[in-house]
Amino acid sequence: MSKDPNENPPEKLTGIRLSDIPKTAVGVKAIASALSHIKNEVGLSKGIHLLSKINQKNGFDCPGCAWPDPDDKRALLSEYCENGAKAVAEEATKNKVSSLFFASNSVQELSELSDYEIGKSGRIIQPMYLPEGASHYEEISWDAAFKMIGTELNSLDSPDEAIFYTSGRTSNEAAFLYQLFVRQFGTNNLPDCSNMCHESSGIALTETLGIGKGSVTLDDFNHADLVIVMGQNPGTNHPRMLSALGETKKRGGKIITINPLPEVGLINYKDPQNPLKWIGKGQNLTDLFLQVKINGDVALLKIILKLMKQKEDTAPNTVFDHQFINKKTANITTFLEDLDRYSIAELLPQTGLSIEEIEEATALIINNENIIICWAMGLTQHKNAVDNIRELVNILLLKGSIGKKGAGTCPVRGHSNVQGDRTMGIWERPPASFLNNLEKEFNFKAPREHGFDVVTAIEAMHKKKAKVFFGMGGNFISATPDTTYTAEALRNCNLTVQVSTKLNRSHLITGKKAIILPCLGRTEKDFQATNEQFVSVENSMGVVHQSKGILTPCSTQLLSEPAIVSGVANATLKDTNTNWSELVSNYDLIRDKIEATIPGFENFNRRIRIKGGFYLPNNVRENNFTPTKTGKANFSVNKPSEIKLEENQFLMMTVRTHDQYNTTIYGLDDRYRGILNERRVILMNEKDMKSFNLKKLDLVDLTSHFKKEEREAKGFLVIPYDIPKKCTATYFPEANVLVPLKSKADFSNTPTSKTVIITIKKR
Ligand SMILES: Nc1nc2c(c(=O)[nH]1)N[C@H]1C(S)=C(S)[C@@H](COP(=O)(O)OP(=O)(O)OC[C@H]3O[C@@H](n4cnc5c(=O)[nH]c(N)nc54)[C@H](O)[C@@H]3O)O[C@H]1N2
Ligand SMILES: Nc1nc2c(c(=O)[nH]1)N[C@H]1C(S)=C(S)[C@@H](COP(=O)(O)OP(=O)(O)OC[C@H]3O[C@@H](n4cnc5c(=O)[nH]c(N)nc54)[C@H](O)[C@@H]3O)O[C@H]1N2
Ligand SMILES: [Mo]
Repeated sequence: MSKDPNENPPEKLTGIRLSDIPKTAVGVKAIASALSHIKNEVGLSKGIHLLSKINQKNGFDCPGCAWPDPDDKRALLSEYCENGAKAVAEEATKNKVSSLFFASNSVQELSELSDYEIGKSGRIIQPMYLPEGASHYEEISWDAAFKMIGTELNSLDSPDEAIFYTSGRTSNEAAFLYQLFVRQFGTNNLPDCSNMCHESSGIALTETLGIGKGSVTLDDFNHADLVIVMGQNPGTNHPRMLSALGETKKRGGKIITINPLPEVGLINYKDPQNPLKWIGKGQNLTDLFLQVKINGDVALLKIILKLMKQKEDTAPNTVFDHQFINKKTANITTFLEDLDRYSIAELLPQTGLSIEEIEEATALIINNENIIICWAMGLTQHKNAVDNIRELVNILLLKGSIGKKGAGTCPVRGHSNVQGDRTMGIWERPPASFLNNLEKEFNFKAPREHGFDVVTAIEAMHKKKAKVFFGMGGNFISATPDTTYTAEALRNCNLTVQVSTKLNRSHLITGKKAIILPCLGRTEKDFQATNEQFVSVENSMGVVHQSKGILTPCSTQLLSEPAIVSGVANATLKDTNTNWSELVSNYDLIRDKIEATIPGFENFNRRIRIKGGFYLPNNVRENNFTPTKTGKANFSVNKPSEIKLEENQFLMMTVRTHDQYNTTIYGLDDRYRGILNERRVILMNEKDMKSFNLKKLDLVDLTSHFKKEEREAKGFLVIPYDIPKKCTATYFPEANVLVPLKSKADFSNTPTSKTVIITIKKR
């Protein structure tokens, strides 16, 4: 049997080197790093050809992040970034995982490798099967694999005993077919990576503004007076966003950054799209950096709100936009009454900031009209994550800074099509209207009961209430919290199936039987019965556009994701009214069905052929809040975090390095943080180190504490870092074993990957 992922690769340190933290992001080093990944993985000439097609109107959507492309001009060779290039290199790698590879490596041997080593094995090129009790995967034909999946699914006592996970790279066409199959099979068990990601944003924004998506477009950054970037590290995770922030600055706008870490990219950068400026000093982006304590954001926002109210009380009509508030919002009285219950003195210690810094931020908010607030995982992965986001909405509502140019909400999405997948119905809690439309168009009875999300799916598998796990992309075992528990859950399944491009740990921690279905990647050409196909995706700002691969697939035995869904559907559904094979023969037919069932996709096949795509409707953008329960934009009442640490305890956040895409580890360097060739590190405040008698590069073991439970992760090197006292940072996925499954956000059920209470023991 494969070993537990937390047992290995346990304390396998890789040889740390520390370097100075660079003063600026992007620049020549970024280009060198991108080219070195491209050269090693793909080869230079094919690699350069690939780079020239990323995010071009006739190219493929970058499989990296969901940051949008400009609506109009797209510079040749520059609509990508270092980390987009790495994402492409990773997919287009020369390394291949064939049946020969599996014959010479047992599952156990592979499971002893690190995530980095597993990923570098390469692209899986044929379907594989791990029989019960076997030590090695074996070849299997597509037909036999589909049949086995169908048989297993149909032998369940109820369709609700199967779980169908999605990761956010899946195209709209594949996602639509997938959810349709799952619902025709009879369940809403459609957890997705979003449950661990921006679910808290979706919940908070739907309740307050009437749509679970952000409201700004890329052009709004050209008109903003103030952009606040909270809990986000765009220099690494959304590098092209730096260009947008650069535009804001160029036009005289200001930027506030709120983060426990002074992330290099935000402080100073060199425009990734302007090579002439790569040499030289770079541009300061952040005007005001608030180094907030982990999870101190609600307290900070409340102080800002209180200071705004104080000013408005002393000088009426100078802060609040009363016209907007009166006409467009609800619940202001309850909100203001609640605000009065807090005192600044009581809130301040939770932020770790001085009142002067917060006053400076408040002045910027008061004195500027058009404000955009951007955020990502630093706000969404806490117990009170939904409060975080509702509270920042309160600021925008008081200022009337929403539903107009240069202003609004900007939750920066992760996976390149995570937003599109949700639009397509990948959702364990689908609205009734969506199911009604499906039923009408496809003539079947859709299940109405809500399904499992990521956390409840793991619990169900652990309790053996769910017995088949199907993963449409992603790397479930490494992405989810509580690694040991989740491994037990997956092993309890009768069958686990992964639709994947590359080898990952989820192929090695399996149910009794396991199947790998290898699929085409974004970069590859997709030929179906009628001709070459393209797919569509939706970016973080609600633009739906084409993506078309340009490479010959890395193996003749790959199927596209839509074709895989069709294969499984045909082998599973006995009396379906849907002609699955026909839909897959020509993706236009799938798009016709999307148009027939999902609002906003009128003339889909025509508009998807317009270069650059089209915007989906967005009520907030139109200054219309009627979709909320009150029919208005809602002020809300939110609670600061209530974490009390014992003297020897610390807060730990799990973050990404500059060299990874979630669980895909591109390399071992975190260049912007000066930490090279090692991932098992813990970033600590130097004063904390001193009081706990710890020195640079001491080897420590970490224990997390939740209620009475304890979890352990061994072998981390201590790094002194510029981080608030009592706060620490480790890298995901290595530290996932410490994140308790039951520690999750209220309302959204998102694991609290950014607030883990730990103690640190020196070896
Ligand atoms: N290259 C690359 N690109 C990616 C990804 C990747 O792994 N690699 N992942 C993609 C995905 S799926 C996603 S969701 C996004 C993730 O993008 P990010 O959210 O930028 O990713 P994280 O590394 O989780 O960084 C969280 C940031 O929040 C800060 N933070 C942590 N806790 C708090 C807090 O309590 N308050 C505040 N104010 N800040 C806090 C951390 O210091 C860190 O800067 O990126 C996407 N793009
Ligand atoms: N502790 C901690 N845990 C976290 C987070 C955190 O910040 N801290 N972040 C969370 C977040 S924001 C997210 S989004 C999740 C990510 O969770 P996932 O989306 O499940 O994980 P990824 O690492 O993005 O998945 C990578 C795998 O996807 C497969 N893949 C890549 N491209 C394709 C494709 O085109 N099609 C198919 N079928 N497969 C493909 C490859 O086999 C690759 O190994 O992790 C979450 N987990
Ligand atoms: Mo994400």
